[in-house]
Amino acid sequence: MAQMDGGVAIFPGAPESVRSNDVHHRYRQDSDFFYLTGFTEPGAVLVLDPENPKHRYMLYVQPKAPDKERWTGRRVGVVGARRQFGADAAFEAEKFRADLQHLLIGRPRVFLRMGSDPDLDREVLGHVASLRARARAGQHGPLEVVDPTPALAESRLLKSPDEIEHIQRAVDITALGHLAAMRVASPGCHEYEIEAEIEYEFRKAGGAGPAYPTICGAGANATILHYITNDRRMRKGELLLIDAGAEYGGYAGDVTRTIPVSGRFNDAQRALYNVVLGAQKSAIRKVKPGTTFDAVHHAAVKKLAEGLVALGLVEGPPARVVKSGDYRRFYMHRTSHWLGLDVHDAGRYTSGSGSSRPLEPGMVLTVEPGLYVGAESDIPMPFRNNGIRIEDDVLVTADGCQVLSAAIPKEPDAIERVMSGR
Ligand SMILES: [Mn+2]
Repeated sequence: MAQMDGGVAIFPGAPESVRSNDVHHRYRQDSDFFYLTGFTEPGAVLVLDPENPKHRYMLYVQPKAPDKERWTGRRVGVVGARRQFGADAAFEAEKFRADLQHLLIGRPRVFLRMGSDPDLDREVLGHVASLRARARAGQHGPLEVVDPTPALAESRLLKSPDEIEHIQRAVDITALGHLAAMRVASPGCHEYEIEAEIEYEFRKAGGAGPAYPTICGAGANATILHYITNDRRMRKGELLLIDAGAEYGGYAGDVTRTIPVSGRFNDAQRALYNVVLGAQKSAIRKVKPGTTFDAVHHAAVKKLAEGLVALGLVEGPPARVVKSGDYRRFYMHRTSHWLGLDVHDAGRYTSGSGSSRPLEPGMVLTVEPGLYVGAESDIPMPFRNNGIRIEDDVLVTADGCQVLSAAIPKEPDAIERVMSGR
Protein backbone atom coordinates (compact mmCIF):
# COMPACT_ATOMS: atom_id res chain seq x y z
CA MET A 1 0.00 0.00 0.00
CA ALA A 2 2.91 2.32 0.71
CA GLN A 3 3.91 2.07 -2.96
CA MET A 4 0.45 2.75 -4.40
CA ASP A 5 0.70 6.54 -4.44
CA GLY A 6 -2.99 7.33 -4.25
CA GLY A 7 -4.13 4.40 -6.39
CA VAL A 8 -6.64 1.68 -5.75
CA ALA A 9 -5.81 -2.01 -6.35
CA ILE A 10 -8.18 -4.72 -7.51
CA PHE A 11 -7.30 -8.41 -7.25
CA PRO A 12 -9.81 -10.95 -8.51
CA GLY A 13 -9.49 -14.42 -6.97
CA ALA A 14 -8.60 -17.34 -9.23
CA PRO A 15 -11.48 -18.47 -11.45
CA GLU A 16 -12.86 -21.93 -10.89
CA SER A 17 -11.64 -24.34 -13.50
CA VAL A 18 -13.63 -27.12 -15.15
CA ARG A 19 -12.11 -30.58 -15.17
CA SER A 20 -14.80 -32.14 -17.35
CA ASN A 21 -18.50 -31.52 -17.94
CA ASP A 22 -19.87 -30.11 -14.67
CA VAL A 23 -17.01 -31.22 -12.43
CA HIS A 24 -14.41 -28.70 -11.31
CA HIS A 25 -10.82 -29.10 -10.29
CA ARG A 26 -10.31 -28.72 -6.57
CA TYR A 27 -10.16 -24.97 -6.07
CA ARG A 28 -6.82 -23.32 -5.54
CA GLN A 29 -6.66 -19.61 -4.80
CA ASP A 30 -4.51 -17.29 -6.91
CA SER A 31 -1.12 -17.05 -5.22
CA ASP A 32 -1.04 -13.23 -5.08
CA PHE A 33 -4.57 -13.17 -3.65
CA PHE A 34 -3.65 -15.81 -1.09
CA TYR A 35 -0.43 -13.99 -0.18
CA LEU A 36 -2.36 -10.80 0.57
CA THR A 37 -5.38 -12.32 2.31
CA GLY A 38 -5.01 -16.00 3.23
CA PHE A 39 -8.51 -16.35 1.82
CA THR A 40 -9.12 -19.61 -0.05
CA GLU A 41 -12.76 -19.51 -1.21
CA PRO A 42 -13.68 -19.02 -4.86
CA GLY A 43 -15.63 -16.03 -6.17
CA ALA A 44 -13.84 -13.34 -4.13
CA VAL A 45 -12.39 -9.95 -5.04
CA LEU A 46 -9.84 -8.03 -2.96
CA VAL A 47 -9.71 -4.23 -3.06
CA LEU A 48 -6.87 -2.27 -1.48
CA ASP A 49 -7.60 1.43 -1.16
CA PRO A 50 -5.01 3.13 1.08
CA GLU A 51 -6.62 6.57 0.56
CA ASN A 52 -9.91 5.37 1.97
CA PRO A 53 -10.04 6.67 5.56
CA LYS A 54 -12.12 3.78 6.87
CA HIS A 55 -11.81 0.86 4.47
CA ARG A 56 -8.28 0.32 3.26
CA TYR A 57 -8.72 -3.44 2.89
CA MET A 58 -12.00 -4.69 1.42
CA LEU A 59 -13.08 -8.21 0.57
CA TYR A 60 -15.98 -9.12 -1.65
CA VAL A 61 -16.93 -12.72 -0.86
CA GLN A 62 -19.65 -15.24 -1.51
CA PRO A 63 -22.31 -14.69 1.15
CA LYS A 64 -23.50 -17.25 3.67
CA ALA A 65 -26.20 -19.33 1.95
CA PRO A 66 -27.15 -22.52 3.81
CA ASP A 67 -28.85 -24.10 0.77
CA LYS A 68 -25.75 -23.63 -1.41
CA GLU A 69 -23.31 -24.47 1.39
CA ARG A 70 -25.15 -27.82 1.73
CA TRP A 71 -23.75 -28.70 -1.73
CA THR A 72 -20.44 -26.95 -2.12
CA GLY A 73 -19.19 -26.47 1.41
CA ARG A 74 -19.11 -23.85 4.13
CA ARG A 75 -18.46 -20.22 3.38
CA VAL A 76 -16.87 -17.68 5.68
CA GLY A 77 -19.36 -15.01 4.60
CA VAL A 78 -19.07 -11.25 4.99
CA VAL A 79 -18.89 -11.35 8.78
CA GLY A 80 -16.17 -13.99 8.72
CA ALA A 81 -14.24 -12.04 6.08
CA ARG A 82 -13.90 -9.24 8.61
CA ARG A 83 -13.49 -11.30 11.78
CA GLN A 84 -11.26 -14.09 10.47
CA PHE A 85 -9.43 -12.38 7.64
CA GLY A 86 -9.08 -8.90 9.06
CA ALA A 87 -10.83 -7.01 6.27
CA ASP A 88 -11.82 -3.45 7.23
CA ALA A 89 -15.04 -4.02 5.30
CA ALA A 90 -16.57 -7.00 3.55
CA PHE A 91 -19.40 -7.19 1.06
CA GLU A 92 -21.24 -9.78 -0.97
CA ALA A 93 -19.33 -10.60 -4.14
CA GLU A 94 -22.36 -9.74 -6.26
CA LYS A 95 -22.09 -6.11 -5.11
CA PHE A 96 -18.58 -5.65 -6.55
CA ARG A 97 -19.71 -4.81 -10.08
CA ALA A 98 -22.06 -2.12 -8.75
CA ASP A 99 -19.33 -0.61 -6.52
CA LEU A 100 -16.58 -0.65 -9.12
CA GLN A 101 -17.07 2.79 -10.61
CA HIS A 102 -17.32 4.38 -7.20
CA LEU A 103 -14.06 2.71 -6.16
CA LEU A 104 -12.29 4.34 -9.12
CA ILE A 105 -13.52 7.91 -8.65
CA GLY A 106 -10.79 10.32 -7.64
CA ARG A 107 -8.04 7.70 -7.84
CA PRO A 108 -5.13 8.68 -10.11
CA ARG A 109 -4.32 5.07 -10.97
CA VAL A 110 -5.78 1.63 -10.69
CA PHE A 111 -3.60 -1.38 -10.00
CA LEU A 112 -4.89 -4.33 -12.00
CA ARG A 113 -3.15 -7.19 -13.72
CA MET A 114 -4.59 -6.85 -17.20
CA GLY A 115 -5.12 -9.99 -19.20
CA SER A 116 -6.04 -12.42 -16.46
CA ASP A 117 -9.77 -11.58 -16.24
CA PRO A 118 -10.88 -10.08 -19.60
CA ASP A 119 -14.41 -9.28 -18.35
CA LEU A 120 -13.03 -7.31 -15.42
CA ASP A 121 -10.48 -5.57 -17.70
CA ARG A 122 -13.32 -4.44 -19.98
CA GLU A 123 -15.42 -3.16 -17.10
CA VAL A 124 -12.57 -1.24 -15.51
CA LEU A 125 -11.64 0.35 -18.86
CA GLY A 126 -15.32 1.17 -19.45
CA HIS A 127 -15.44 3.05 -16.14
CA VAL A 128 -12.13 4.77 -16.85
CA ALA A 129 -13.57 6.02 -20.17
CA SER A 130 -16.88 7.14 -18.71
CA LEU A 131 -15.19 8.99 -15.83
CA ARG A 132 -12.92 10.74 -18.33
CA ALA A 133 -16.03 11.91 -20.18
CA ARG A 134 -17.39 13.35 -16.95
CA ALA A 135 -14.28 15.36 -16.13
CA ARG A 136 -16.15 18.65 -16.62
CA ALA A 137 -18.57 17.61 -13.90
CA GLY A 138 -15.56 17.47 -11.59
CA GLN A 139 -15.29 13.67 -11.42
CA HIS A 140 -11.92 12.20 -12.24
CA GLY A 141 -11.05 8.59 -12.80
CA PRO A 142 -7.72 6.80 -13.12
CA LEU A 143 -5.34 7.91 -15.87
CA GLU A 144 -3.12 4.90 -15.47
CA VAL A 145 -3.63 1.18 -15.22
CA VAL A 146 -0.62 -0.33 -13.44
CA ASP A 147 0.27 -4.01 -13.04
CA PRO A 148 0.64 -4.67 -9.29
CA THR A 149 2.38 -8.00 -9.91
CA PRO A 150 6.02 -6.83 -10.08
CA ALA A 151 5.85 -4.97 -6.76
CA LEU A 152 4.09 -7.88 -5.15
CA ALA A 153 6.59 -10.31 -6.62
CA GLU A 154 9.43 -8.44 -4.95
CA SER A 155 7.66 -8.81 -1.64
CA ARG A 156 6.89 -12.48 -2.24
CA LEU A 157 10.51 -13.16 -3.17
CA LEU A 158 11.74 -12.32 0.34
CA LYS A 159 10.15 -14.88 2.64
CA SER A 160 9.07 -14.07 6.18
CA PRO A 161 9.95 -16.47 9.02
CA ASP A 162 6.37 -17.77 8.92
CA GLU A 163 6.62 -18.46 5.19
CA ILE A 164 9.93 -20.23 5.66
CA GLU A 165 8.29 -22.46 8.27
CA HIS A 166 5.57 -23.33 5.78
CA ILE A 167 8.09 -24.13 3.04
CA GLN A 168 10.09 -26.25 5.49
CA ARG A 169 6.95 -28.17 6.38
CA ALA A 170 6.16 -28.69 2.68
CA VAL A 171 9.71 -29.96 2.20
CA ASP A 172 9.51 -32.24 5.26
CA ILE A 173 6.34 -33.80 3.83
CA THR A 174 8.09 -34.05 0.47
CA ALA A 175 10.85 -36.01 2.21
CA LEU A 176 8.35 -38.63 3.41
CA GLY A 177 7.29 -39.20 -0.19
CA HIS A 178 10.82 -39.56 -1.53
CA LEU A 179 11.83 -41.94 1.27
CA ALA A 180 8.76 -44.08 0.58
CA ALA A 181 9.68 -44.15 -3.11
CA MET A 182 13.18 -45.37 -2.26
CA ARG A 183 11.74 -48.13 -0.08
CA VAL A 184 9.28 -49.50 -2.64
CA ALA A 185 10.95 -48.99 -6.03
CA SER A 186 12.01 -52.31 -7.54
CA PRO A 187 12.14 -54.03 -10.94
CA GLY A 188 8.66 -54.90 -12.18
CA CYS A 189 6.98 -51.99 -10.40
CA HIS A 190 5.19 -49.46 -12.57
CA GLU A 191 6.16 -45.82 -12.47
CA TYR A 192 2.62 -44.99 -11.31
CA GLU A 193 3.01 -47.21 -8.25
CA ILE A 194 5.87 -44.98 -7.13
CA GLU A 195 3.78 -41.89 -7.89
CA ALA A 196 0.97 -43.37 -5.77
CA GLU A 197 3.29 -44.08 -2.82
CA ILE A 198 4.63 -40.54 -2.93
CA GLU A 199 1.26 -38.82 -3.15
CA TYR A 200 -0.16 -41.09 -0.45
CA GLU A 201 2.56 -39.84 1.90
CA PHE A 202 1.91 -36.22 0.91
CA ARG A 203 -1.77 -36.41 1.69
CA LYS A 204 -1.42 -38.58 4.78
CA ALA A 205 0.95 -36.05 6.32
CA GLY A 206 -1.54 -33.23 5.85
CA GLY A 207 -0.22 -31.80 2.60
CA ALA A 208 -2.68 -30.51 0.01
CA GLY A 209 -1.21 -33.04 -2.42
CA PRO A 210 1.49 -32.59 -5.02
CA ALA A 211 2.44 -28.97 -5.74
CA TYR A 212 2.90 -29.95 -9.43
CA PRO A 213 2.39 -33.16 -11.39
CA THR A 214 4.71 -35.84 -10.03
CA ILE A 215 7.42 -36.98 -12.43
CA CYS A 216 8.39 -40.65 -12.16
CA GLY A 217 10.43 -41.68 -15.17
CA ALA A 218 12.64 -44.75 -15.46
CA GLY A 219 15.18 -45.62 -18.13
CA ALA A 220 14.68 -43.54 -21.28
CA ASN A 221 11.73 -41.78 -19.62
CA ALA A 222 14.14 -40.24 -17.11
CA THR A 223 15.63 -38.25 -19.99
CA ILE A 224 12.30 -36.52 -20.75
CA LEU A 225 12.32 -33.40 -18.61
CA HIS A 226 8.58 -33.09 -17.93
CA TYR A 227 7.58 -36.74 -18.24
CA ILE A 228 4.36 -37.25 -16.24
CA THR A 229 2.71 -40.19 -18.00
CA ASN A 230 4.25 -42.48 -15.37
CA ASP A 231 2.79 -45.66 -16.85
CA ARG A 232 5.74 -47.86 -17.74
CA ARG A 233 6.91 -51.00 -15.97
CA MET A 234 10.41 -50.41 -14.61
CA ARG A 235 13.24 -52.77 -15.32
CA LYS A 236 16.36 -53.91 -13.55
CA GLY A 237 19.37 -51.76 -14.38
CA GLU A 238 17.40 -48.58 -15.02
CA LEU A 239 17.59 -45.31 -13.16
CA LEU A 240 14.34 -43.84 -11.84
CA LEU A 241 14.11 -40.05 -11.79
CA ILE A 242 11.55 -38.72 -9.29
CA ASP A 243 10.66 -35.03 -9.27
CA ALA A 244 7.95 -34.59 -6.65
CA GLY A 245 7.01 -31.93 -4.12
CA ALA A 246 4.19 -31.53 -1.65
CA GLU A 247 2.12 -28.40 -1.17
CA TYR A 248 1.46 -27.36 2.43
CA GLY A 249 -0.47 -24.28 3.53
CA GLY A 250 -0.17 -22.96 -0.02
CA TYR A 251 3.62 -23.38 -0.20
CA ALA A 252 5.49 -25.82 -2.43
CA GLY A 253 8.32 -28.25 -1.93
CA ASP A 254 10.24 -29.20 -5.09
CA VAL A 255 12.73 -32.04 -4.83
CA THR A 256 14.26 -34.43 -7.35
CA ARG A 257 16.09 -37.64 -6.57
CA THR A 258 17.40 -40.25 -8.97
CA ILE A 259 17.63 -43.82 -7.75
CA PRO A 260 18.59 -47.20 -9.24
CA VAL A 261 15.50 -49.36 -9.79
CA SER A 262 17.33 -52.49 -8.66
CA GLY A 263 18.78 -50.79 -5.57
CA ARG A 264 22.38 -50.57 -6.85
CA PHE A 265 23.92 -48.07 -9.25
CA ASN A 266 26.03 -49.72 -11.96
CA ASP A 267 29.47 -48.26 -12.64
CA ALA A 268 28.43 -45.99 -15.53
CA GLN A 269 25.40 -44.73 -13.61
CA ARG A 270 27.44 -44.06 -10.51
CA ALA A 271 30.02 -42.16 -12.55
CA LEU A 272 27.33 -40.01 -14.18
CA TYR A 273 25.55 -39.57 -10.87
CA ASN A 274 28.69 -38.38 -9.12
CA VAL A 275 29.22 -35.77 -11.83
CA VAL A 276 25.73 -34.36 -11.21
CA LEU A 277 26.15 -34.58 -7.44
CA GLY A 278 29.49 -32.76 -7.60
CA ALA A 279 27.90 -30.06 -9.75
CA GLN A 280 24.97 -29.72 -7.38
CA LYS A 281 27.19 -29.41 -4.30
CA SER A 282 29.41 -26.89 -6.05
CA ALA A 283 26.34 -24.82 -7.00
CA ILE A 284 24.92 -24.99 -3.46
CA ARG A 285 28.25 -23.78 -2.05
CA LYS A 286 27.76 -20.63 -4.14
CA VAL A 287 24.41 -19.81 -2.52
CA LYS A 288 24.98 -16.89 -0.17
CA PRO A 289 24.11 -13.19 -0.05
CA GLY A 290 25.83 -11.30 -2.82
CA THR A 291 26.43 -14.15 -5.28
CA THR A 292 24.29 -13.78 -8.36
CA PHE A 293 21.60 -16.17 -9.46
CA ASP A 294 23.66 -16.89 -12.61
CA ALA A 295 26.81 -17.66 -10.61
CA VAL A 296 24.98 -20.62 -9.06
CA HIS A 297 24.15 -21.91 -12.55
CA HIS A 298 27.69 -21.37 -13.81
CA ALA A 299 29.18 -23.29 -10.90
CA ALA A 300 27.01 -26.27 -11.85
CA VAL A 301 27.79 -25.97 -15.57
CA LYS A 302 31.54 -25.85 -14.91
CA LYS A 303 31.47 -29.12 -12.97
CA LEU A 304 29.14 -30.80 -15.46
CA ALA A 305 31.43 -29.85 -18.34
CA GLU A 306 34.48 -31.22 -16.50
CA GLY A 307 32.63 -34.44 -15.79
CA LEU A 308 31.35 -34.87 -19.34
CA VAL A 309 34.87 -34.46 -20.69
CA ALA A 310 36.32 -36.86 -18.11
CA LEU A 311 33.75 -39.50 -19.06
CA GLY A 312 34.43 -39.02 -22.77
CA LEU A 313 30.88 -37.91 -23.58
CA VAL A 314 32.01 -34.50 -24.81
CA GLU A 315 35.35 -33.51 -26.28
CA GLY A 316 37.27 -31.09 -24.07
CA PRO A 317 38.84 -28.97 -22.77
CA PRO A 318 36.07 -28.20 -20.22
CA ALA A 319 36.48 -24.42 -20.48
CA ARG A 320 35.76 -24.63 -24.20
CA VAL A 321 32.79 -26.94 -23.59
CA VAL A 322 31.34 -24.30 -21.25
CA LYS A 323 31.97 -21.51 -23.73
CA SER A 324 30.66 -23.33 -26.80
CA GLY A 325 27.63 -24.68 -24.93
CA ASP A 326 28.45 -28.23 -26.06
CA TYR A 327 27.33 -29.46 -22.61
CA ARG A 328 23.76 -28.50 -23.59
CA ARG A 329 23.32 -31.74 -25.44
CA PHE A 330 23.14 -33.36 -21.99
CA TYR A 331 22.10 -30.41 -19.80
CA MET A 332 19.53 -28.19 -21.48
CA HIS A 333 17.81 -26.42 -18.57
CA ARG A 334 18.73 -23.81 -15.98
CA THR A 335 19.91 -24.78 -12.50
CA SER A 336 17.49 -22.82 -10.29
CA HIS A 337 14.17 -21.09 -9.89
CA TRP A 338 12.53 -19.29 -6.99
CA LEU A 339 10.30 -21.40 -4.75
CA GLY A 340 7.31 -20.36 -2.64
CA LEU A 341 3.56 -20.23 -3.12
CA ASP A 342 4.18 -21.13 -6.76
CA VAL A 343 6.62 -23.89 -7.49
CA HIS A 344 8.21 -21.51 -10.00
CA ASP A 345 7.74 -18.58 -7.67
CA ALA A 346 7.32 -14.88 -8.27
CA GLY A 347 10.30 -12.54 -8.51
CA ARG A 348 12.63 -11.22 -11.17
CA TYR A 349 15.83 -13.05 -11.99
CA THR A 350 17.64 -9.92 -13.13
CA SER A 351 18.30 -6.59 -11.47
CA GLY A 352 17.30 -3.25 -12.98
CA SER A 353 20.18 -3.15 -15.45
CA GLY A 354 19.32 -6.61 -16.77
CA SER A 355 22.29 -8.32 -15.13
CA SER A 356 21.80 -11.38 -12.96
CA ARG A 357 20.38 -10.65 -9.56
CA PRO A 358 22.40 -10.95 -6.34
CA LEU A 359 20.94 -13.31 -3.75
CA GLU A 360 19.58 -11.92 -0.49
CA PRO A 361 18.69 -13.54 2.86
CA GLY A 362 15.11 -14.83 2.80
CA MET A 363 15.12 -15.92 -0.83
CA VAL A 364 14.38 -19.59 -1.47
CA LEU A 365 15.61 -21.24 -4.64
CA THR A 366 16.04 -24.72 -6.03
CA VAL A 367 19.42 -26.08 -7.11
CA GLU A 368 18.84 -28.81 -9.65
CA PRO A 369 21.51 -29.70 -12.18
CA GLY A 370 21.09 -32.83 -14.26
CA LEU A 371 22.45 -34.90 -17.11
CA TYR A 372 20.18 -36.53 -19.66
CA VAL A 373 21.92 -39.09 -21.83
CA GLY A 374 19.99 -40.48 -24.78
CA ALA A 375 20.64 -43.52 -26.93
CA GLU A 376 22.31 -42.02 -29.99
CA SER A 377 24.85 -44.23 -31.71
CA ASP A 378 27.86 -42.12 -30.70
CA ILE A 379 27.15 -42.59 -26.99
CA PRO A 380 29.00 -45.48 -25.34
CA MET A 381 26.54 -48.27 -24.54
CA PRO A 382 26.79 -48.21 -20.70
CA PHE A 383 25.79 -44.53 -20.53
CA ARG A 384 22.73 -44.76 -22.76
CA ASN A 385 19.22 -43.97 -21.54
CA ASN A 386 20.21 -42.56 -18.18
CA GLY A 387 18.58 -39.37 -16.91
CA ILE A 388 19.80 -37.88 -13.64
CA ARG A 389 18.68 -34.79 -11.78
CA ILE A 390 19.36 -33.91 -8.15
CA GLU A 391 17.28 -31.05 -6.78
CA ASP A 392 17.28 -29.46 -3.34
CA ASP A 393 15.41 -26.47 -1.91
CA VAL A 394 17.78 -23.87 -0.50
CA LEU A 395 17.16 -20.87 1.75
CA VAL A 396 19.58 -17.96 1.51
CA THR A 397 20.63 -17.00 5.05
CA ALA A 398 22.63 -14.06 6.41
CA ASP A 399 25.91 -15.96 6.21
CA GLY A 400 25.30 -18.57 3.53
CA CYS A 401 22.48 -20.97 2.98
CA GLN A 402 20.44 -23.72 4.51
CA VAL A 403 19.43 -26.78 2.48
CA LEU A 404 15.81 -27.30 3.55
CA SER A 405 15.69 -30.74 1.91
CA ALA A 406 18.94 -32.02 3.44
CA ALA A 407 17.10 -34.91 5.15
CA ILE A 408 16.46 -36.65 1.83
CA PRO A 409 19.45 -38.88 0.98
CA LYS A 410 21.41 -37.99 -2.14
CA GLU A 411 24.79 -39.67 -1.65
CA PRO A 412 24.72 -42.83 -3.80
CA ASP A 413 25.72 -45.03 -0.85
CA ALA A 414 23.01 -43.48 1.33
CA ILE A 415 20.36 -44.08 -1.35
CA GLU A 416 21.49 -47.71 -1.71
CA ARG A 417 21.27 -48.13 2.06
CA VAL A 418 17.68 -46.87 2.20
CA MET A 419 16.75 -49.05 -0.77
CA SER A 420 18.27 -52.22 0.71
CA GLY A 421 16.50 -51.65 4.03
CA ARG A 422 13.08 -52.49 2.61
MN1 LIG B 1 12.32 -27.47 -9.70
